[in-house]
Amino acid sequence: MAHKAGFVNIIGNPNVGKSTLMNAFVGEKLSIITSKAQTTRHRILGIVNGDDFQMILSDTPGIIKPAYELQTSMMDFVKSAFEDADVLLYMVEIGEKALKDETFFKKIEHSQIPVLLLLNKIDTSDQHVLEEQVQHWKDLLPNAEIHPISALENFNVKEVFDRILELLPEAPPYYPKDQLTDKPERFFVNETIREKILLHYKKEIPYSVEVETEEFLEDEDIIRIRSVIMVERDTQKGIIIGHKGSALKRVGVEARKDLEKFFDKQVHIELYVKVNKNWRSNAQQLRRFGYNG
Ligand SMILES: Nc1nc2c(ncn2[C@@H]2O[C@H](COP(=O)(O)OP(=O)(O)OP(=O)(O)O)[C@@H](O)[C@H]2O)c(=O)[nH]1
Ligand SMILES: [Mg+2]
Repeated sequence: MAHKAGFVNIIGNPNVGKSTLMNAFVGEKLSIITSKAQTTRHRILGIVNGDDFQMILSDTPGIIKPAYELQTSMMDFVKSAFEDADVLLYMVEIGEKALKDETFFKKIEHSQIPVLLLLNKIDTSDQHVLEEQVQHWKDLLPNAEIHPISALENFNVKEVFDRILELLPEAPPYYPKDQLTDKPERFFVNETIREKILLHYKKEIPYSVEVETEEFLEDEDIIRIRSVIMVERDTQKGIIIGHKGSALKRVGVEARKDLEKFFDKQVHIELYVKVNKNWRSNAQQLRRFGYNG
């Protein structure tokens, strides 16, 4: 049988469950997940390999109207996901009516490649609402195939996976067959720390934070990590650290536990907090953190 391979790019509004689905497909926690919008900031590849196929999934940031440079570059990742897709997964959640950005919506409407509309979080809905929503999307996007799913409860996920496999073009693998992602180890360290910050800090704080791992030293039985948490303003530094360092300590402890699972090894983390004034609007800083800038 001929080998199939292709890019399967997940796009949609913030918080609809894109990262949850990608992790479910890959079977690893490649993307961080929180109940806050704009959790994902990068385009992250998750590669699923079989003997006769390679499915290259892309998780992308939720679509928003950019208010500062960082968000502009997040939307550049979304644009790039339109450009190389062999199959487009447009994810919406129960109750949602349309994509917040007209331009992106038009691209989906007029897509020349197959679009699967994944209606997610159906575990939160009843049959009547579900039928209504399916009809709504059928009217809005007649060219899309509609699949109700629950990424969280793994409902219909396998069926969607099999359908994507059918749609993949014949092609040789793009990546080595033992490769799981395009991102280096340090990226997952940064993201895990950022997830804990999204979980434990309020308002603007998580959106003002970037994490940079300065040291990643792997020995036979331990990984030693030193990471810097970057904030935009002096006042935010104190909030991150907390009373006698308690808040920062919690971030470190929780990140360490997750990373020990991820790397299957003992992990030691040292965390620092630094002020990097207005990094979100600074092209040079953004490039340094892996955004297009
Ligand atoms: N009830 C329910 N919750 C879900 C489902 N899928 C995801 N969630 C929850 O929805 C929230 C957002 O999930 P994410 O996977 O981070 O969503 P996202 O689309 O990647 O979000 P951004 O990266 O911010 O754009 C989390 O709290 C998930 O646990 C689902 O099928 N059912
Ligand atoms: Mg996400």
